[in-house]
Amino acid sequence: MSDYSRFYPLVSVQDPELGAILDLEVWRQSSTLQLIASENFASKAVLEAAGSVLTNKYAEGYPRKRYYGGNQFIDRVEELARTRLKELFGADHANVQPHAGANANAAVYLALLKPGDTVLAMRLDQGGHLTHGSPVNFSGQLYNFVSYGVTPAGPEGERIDLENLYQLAREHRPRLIVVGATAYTRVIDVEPLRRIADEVGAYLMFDAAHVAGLIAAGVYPSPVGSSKSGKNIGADVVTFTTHKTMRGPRGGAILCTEELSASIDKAVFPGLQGGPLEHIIAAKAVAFKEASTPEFVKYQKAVIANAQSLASALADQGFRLVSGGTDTHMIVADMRNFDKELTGKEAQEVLDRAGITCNRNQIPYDPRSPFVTSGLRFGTPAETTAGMGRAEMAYIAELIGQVLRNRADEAAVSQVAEEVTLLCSKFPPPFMQ
Ligand code: DSN
Repeated sequence: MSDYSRFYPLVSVQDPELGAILDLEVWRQSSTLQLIASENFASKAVLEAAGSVLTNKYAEGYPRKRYYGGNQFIDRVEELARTRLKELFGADHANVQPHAGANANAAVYLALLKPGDTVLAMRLDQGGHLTHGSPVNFSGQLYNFVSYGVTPAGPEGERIDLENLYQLAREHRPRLIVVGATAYTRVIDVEPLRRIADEVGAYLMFDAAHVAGLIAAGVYPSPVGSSKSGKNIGADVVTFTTHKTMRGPRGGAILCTEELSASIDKAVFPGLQGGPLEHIIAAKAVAFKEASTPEFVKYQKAVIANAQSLASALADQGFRLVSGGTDTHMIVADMRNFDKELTGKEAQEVLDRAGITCNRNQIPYDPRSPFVTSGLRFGTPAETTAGMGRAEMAYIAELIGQVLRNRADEAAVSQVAEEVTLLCSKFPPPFMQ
């Protein structure tokens, strides 16, 4: 392994125990394939801002309304981040303080709901998120979630079942409808959802955690609504994380209509969080600037093209793809056609040994538990950032097929691991460049 202490010279000297662990993670990120759909490689500028002195400052409150002194420069940082974010998405209002996507969603619920209120959201096993009403999450414990799902498998199947969603909305009269998913590979059109929300008198929230970068680049239709001029034709609130396709620091953000701006801000602080992470907000500002460039549009187009190449090459290897393919950065593959004994858990573990990092995922109507699963989820944001293209995606699918077919043969797994190391050495992540 190389000496990576140049990335953190002081830690390496002052805390060699931690330095050695950081070395291993730098090695892992740069020499194995990162195919987790919710991960990416942030730029060096993002990393620099995230590691800045702003971590030293308490700034409870919002720009010009702080509870601590000495925030004259911090205010400028947060103002820059929220102005850039509003402009990037054409939103009425932005809040850049949520520490994570889960916090952003929690703040929206706090702003719009009372405990016990009914919310309509996507089933976790069909693509939804823990914060969309899972019984083990605060959302499922505090609110009355009713779940919609996807249509059965088949041509044009495994898409959001709009008819069922509409029936459930009429029957349960939710106060909030949540759309957006964590394992759904197709575009979600906000227009019919807005109509349903209006008909039943519900707020509409779009959880764009996964697709925010695609939306910012204009390669996925924007769900962002506005109450500034006439009728709102988008979502009332859009939440997202800044570290997935957005390629910024780990964190969350909220966009909302002018009408909801005061209640959303109040829910984030003082409702849910204390002092904002201003070093991370600075890094978000850097990412929002990067996301407004033509290079970012080119990058997001490549992310989708790569996902489509990987999808079709995985299908050639004998995997059934949930919904038949992808419109986005993500693929969900069903292991059972490839090998009916193979579970998502085993596949993930074998691929890990070969240096191919992905995560197991339930597929719609999965007979296996969320811990075992029948599927794997793959994404292309990180390796596209590293510079890989369609040819590499086809090669990666071959390696995946090869290692899973020969999973009982440790020599075959090691052979693939060597090929992965060689491939990764040609496409170093930005922090190595
Ligand atoms: N956002 C989830 C993911 O997609 O990986 C984790 O919460």
